[in-house]
Amino acid sequence: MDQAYKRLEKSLPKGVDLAQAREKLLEQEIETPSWGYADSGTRFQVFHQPGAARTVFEKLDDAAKVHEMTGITPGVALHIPWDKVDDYQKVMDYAEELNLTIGAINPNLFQEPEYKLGSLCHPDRAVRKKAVDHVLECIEIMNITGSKALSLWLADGTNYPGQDDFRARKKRLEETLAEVYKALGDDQRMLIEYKFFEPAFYHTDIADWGMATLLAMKLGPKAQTLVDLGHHPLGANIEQIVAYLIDEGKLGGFHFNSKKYADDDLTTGSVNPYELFLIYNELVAGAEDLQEDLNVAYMIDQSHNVKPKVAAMIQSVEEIQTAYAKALLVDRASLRKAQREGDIIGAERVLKEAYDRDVTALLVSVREEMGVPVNPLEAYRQSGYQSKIARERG
Ligand code: AFD
Ligand code: MN
Ligand code: MN
Repeated sequence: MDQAYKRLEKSLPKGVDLAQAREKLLEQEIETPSWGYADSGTRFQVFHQPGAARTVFEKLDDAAKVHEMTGITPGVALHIPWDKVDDYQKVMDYAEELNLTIGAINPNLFQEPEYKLGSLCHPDRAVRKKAVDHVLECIEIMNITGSKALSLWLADGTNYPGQDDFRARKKRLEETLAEVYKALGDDQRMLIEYKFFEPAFYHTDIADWGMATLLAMKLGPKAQTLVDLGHHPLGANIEQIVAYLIDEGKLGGFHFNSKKYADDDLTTGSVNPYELFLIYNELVAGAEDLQEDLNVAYMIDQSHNVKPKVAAMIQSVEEIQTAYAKALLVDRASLRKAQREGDIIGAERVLKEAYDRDVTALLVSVREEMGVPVNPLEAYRQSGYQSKIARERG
């Protein structure tokens, strides 16, 4: 271990185990989204980026580059039909060649013309059936690719008061989700994502963590809640929601990104890195207290509308890895003591010290063990990959 690592180890409070933190970081895995490598934009404009991936194979190439640079992103989430192919075995074989695996499957219940007034909540039974059939098709794909997670986001909602009946939509949703739930294999699960608003502007059928979790509880153990960091009202305490879901065994996974105002899908940690750390603090505390692996699907979900996509994805991975490293080094015993004694400033200071700690030496040590660059983003920017894909893909 080099000098910097030894200095970090000596600087830690008694009882904080650097070697154990290192082990956890060596096990960390984050899934990247296929759609994060393709062109994206807002409802006002999509600014095409030279080199943006156009096919699922190019998306896998880009995901492989992120994994080559970071060592912790072997899984790639797919979005159907954007990544639909005739033969998924070809996609799996290509992924395997690149040391990648196919991760969560994301149905698309928001782009077909019939879905204008909703999909699984739609007033017309025929449209609900179309939506159910699409999700069942996605479970079929999971059975082929070996994916364990169905990552389900509904754009369903209404734009005007009176447009539809809240309770009728809730009943339709419970029925259609129950139909889909039955098709899940024993080792598969449905992650129900909630979102405060958008694209619907008056109400969204699964608008918050409570609605998603109520649905998941009614469905059963293979249904859990998916927390997308950009899907909350401003000021929501996301780390409290995470702690609550951990305690209920209903935290299925994350869609990591960053926001300033809404579902901005910005690079994770780019606006509020302290919130990301506080979320990880709950994950580390929860796993320690419950003495179990929380079995959380850690997934990135962001669209880099103006940044080069692969570099922005590496930035997100580094931010998530750093937040986890800092949370692993929280002096938990002193935190618990300060909490017991009502020492507010003492408790706060334990967290701030961990957040402010420079964990570079730990991350370097982990990356050297993995055989990846000690500075993934810098290595990527020097690699020439960006100009290569811009040249090849035009
Ligand atoms: C959009 C939605 C939601 C979903 C993602 C991928 O808001 O986050 O998970 O697209 O479908 O960001
Ligand atoms: Mn999402
Ligand atoms: Mn979103």
